[in-house]
Amino acid sequence: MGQRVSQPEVRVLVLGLDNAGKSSLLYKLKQNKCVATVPTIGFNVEMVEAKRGKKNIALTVWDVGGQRNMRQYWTSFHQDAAAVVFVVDSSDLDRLDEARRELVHTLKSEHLLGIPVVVLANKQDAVGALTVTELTERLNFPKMCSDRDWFIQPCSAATGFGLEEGFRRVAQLLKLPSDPEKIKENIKDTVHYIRAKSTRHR
Ligand SMILES: Nc1nc2c(ncn2[C@@H]2O[C@H](COP(=O)(O)OP(=O)(O)OP(=O)(O)O)[C@@H](O)[C@H]2O)c(=O)[nH]1
Ligand SMILES: [Mg+2]
Repeated sequence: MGQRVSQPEVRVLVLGLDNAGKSSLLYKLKQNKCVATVPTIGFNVEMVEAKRGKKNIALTVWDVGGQRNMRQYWTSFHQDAAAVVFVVDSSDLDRLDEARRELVHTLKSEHLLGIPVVVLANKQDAVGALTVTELTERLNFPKMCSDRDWFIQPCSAATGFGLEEGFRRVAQLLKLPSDPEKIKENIKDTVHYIRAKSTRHR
C-alpha cells in the first residue's frame, strides 16, 4: 500500500464473535504474517492505510475482543466510528445465528445509525466455508442493512486473500468525520474508560 497518508484520520471498528479471526486478519494485513493469536482481552488498535479514490487515507482500526464477556464493552467504541467491519467465521455454521444476533444488536446502536458496514466472510480457506452468496442468504444482510451502505467481502486471514480489497471497500464507504480534533478527544476518553473498567475487574 501507499506512500503519503492524508488527513483526516478515521476510526473503524472491527467486531465479531470470538474466534472469527479479527486479530489474525489485522496482523496479516499489517505485517503479512500469520501470527499465533490469543483471545483479545480488551482491544488492539492498528493504523491501516487504504485507498479512497486517488488518495490513501489512514484508518485507526479498533479490534475489540469478541468473547461473550467482552461484548458488553462494544458499545463504548461505537461513538464516532466511521465504519463497522464485522468479521464472521464462514466455516462455523453452528455460530452463524449468534453472529447474526450480535450484528443486528450492534447495528441498532444510536451511534451507528447510517454507518456503513463491511462484513468480512473470513476463513474462506477452511473446509466447509460458506460462500458469500450462501452467507448473504443465511444472515439476510439485505434486510438487516437496508438503512445503510453495506458490502460482504470473502477473505482469509490465513492466506491474505480478500483483506486489502475489504479495507479498500471500507475506505470507499465510510463517512469521513467532520471534526478530527473532537474524534481524537473521544478516542482518549474511550481508552481511559476501558482502562478504568478493566482495572476494576482484575
Ligand atoms: N483456517 C483459518 N483459520 C483462521 C483464519 N483466521 C483466523 N483463524 C484462526 O482462528 C483462531 C482465532 O483467531 P483470532 O484472530 O484470535 O480471532 P479473534 O476474532 O481475534 O478472537 P477474539 O480476540 O477472541 O475476539 C486462530 O486459531 C486463528 O489462527 C482463517 O482465515 N483461516
Ligand atoms: Mg482478537
